[in-house]
Amino acid sequence: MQTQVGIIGAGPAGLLLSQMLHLRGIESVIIESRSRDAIEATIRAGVLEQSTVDLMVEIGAGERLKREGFVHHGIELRFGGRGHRINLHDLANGRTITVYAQHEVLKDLIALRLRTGGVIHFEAKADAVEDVATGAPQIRFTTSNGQKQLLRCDFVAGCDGSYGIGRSAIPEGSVRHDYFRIYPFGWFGILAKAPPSSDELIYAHHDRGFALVSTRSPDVQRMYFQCDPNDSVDNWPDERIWEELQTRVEGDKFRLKTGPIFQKGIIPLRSFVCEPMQHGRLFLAGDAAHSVPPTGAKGLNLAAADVHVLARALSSFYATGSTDLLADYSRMALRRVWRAQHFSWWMTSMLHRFHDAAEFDLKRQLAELDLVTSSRAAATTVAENYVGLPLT
Ligand code: RFL
Ligand code: PHB
Repeated sequence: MQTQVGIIGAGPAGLLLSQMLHLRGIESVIIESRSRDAIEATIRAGVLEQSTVDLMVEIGAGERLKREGFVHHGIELRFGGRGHRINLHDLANGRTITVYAQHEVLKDLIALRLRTGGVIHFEAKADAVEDVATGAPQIRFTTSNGQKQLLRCDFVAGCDGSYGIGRSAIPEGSVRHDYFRIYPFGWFGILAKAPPSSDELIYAHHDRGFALVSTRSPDVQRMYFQCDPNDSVDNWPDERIWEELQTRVEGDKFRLKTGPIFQKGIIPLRSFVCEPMQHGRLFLAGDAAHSVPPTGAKGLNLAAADVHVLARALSSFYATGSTDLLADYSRMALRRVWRAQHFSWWMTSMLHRFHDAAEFDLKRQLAELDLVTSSRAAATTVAENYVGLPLT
């Protein structure tokens, strides 16, 4: 089997890249370990930056997103028993965010890719990436019926997420350096059949810990609360979850609208960056190269920004033979990655309860929240970062 760009992973990074390459006349093949059904049913992100929406529209995947996504002009920061609005639209030059679930993005991208002749091998697990330092790298993979296969390509894109194998083809120590931060808490996430409690997302700081009120549709709501990462969902019957969430968003007579909870899960929070994001003819994009705590809603958006840079570099190579943009990929991508790392860490630090925090730290957090909700300059910093930097 042979192609121009071999892509590992049919997540947002791999699918967006494949479609962008297709539009530039470059052929690719995607190797994906999970089934299409499993991918389309996995609940993850919800917030798309303006640039991600624009990119989806530009590549022809924006029709349903434009129709069914919810454009939000602001967010609420809630602390000390009161809500404070950050007007994203006003503070960030008319830019907004759109709430549209990641699995809906994936459904749209998979359908589009298949309709436009794309090749996606589902239930095919990449085992190794080889010869990346030569002009002819290859991906070894195993198909769903256990057959061993080889995909020869000009370039490999490792879009295989946090637990992928692409990264391991960059020698650790001599070439690759990994930067980590593990947070001492996780997020308990739920999906509930209920009407929206608020027109905009609520990020709440409370003595008992952080909570987030998000949405998916007029009938389905997404909420999270800070928890022990080693806790079990079995310890949390519906009533206990609603009580905890309600406590953390209390004040101003605000009441959550409740309903049956049909999905519960706990995710750990971490920050991670792998540098460089390339080696020879291997390029990493998205969670394969970095992850951020979800507080800044940046992960999927960073994946989209990476492949935007990568697609342009690959198309420059195929059009002119120049490797200049390819050589600069990691540097270009990492600038945005570290900005998003900083913002995600900052939002996380400002809004969560740290178990070793002294009374002083709590007071300092509240002063910081006061600053970002009362100073236009500070609020602008939140808004500009939240809606996302323009694609470069
Ligand atoms: P993905 O989505 O993990 O896709 C990687 C794909 O690679 C496949 N794979 C392999 N395939 C073949 N062979 C192998 N050896 C393979 N190993 C792995 C996997 O099956 C998978 O299909 O990575 P990608 O494309 O880089 O996309 C990243 C995003 O998924 C992620 O950053 C976001 O979900 C993060 N995130 C959010 N991002 C936002 O921009 N806005 C948000 O509001 C937001 N909220 C969230 C989030 C992530 C969350 N969780 C669950 C971690 C909320 C949550 C709760
Ligand atoms: C979500 O709706 O899943 C969501 C929203 C905002 C975040 C993270 C996740 O910061």
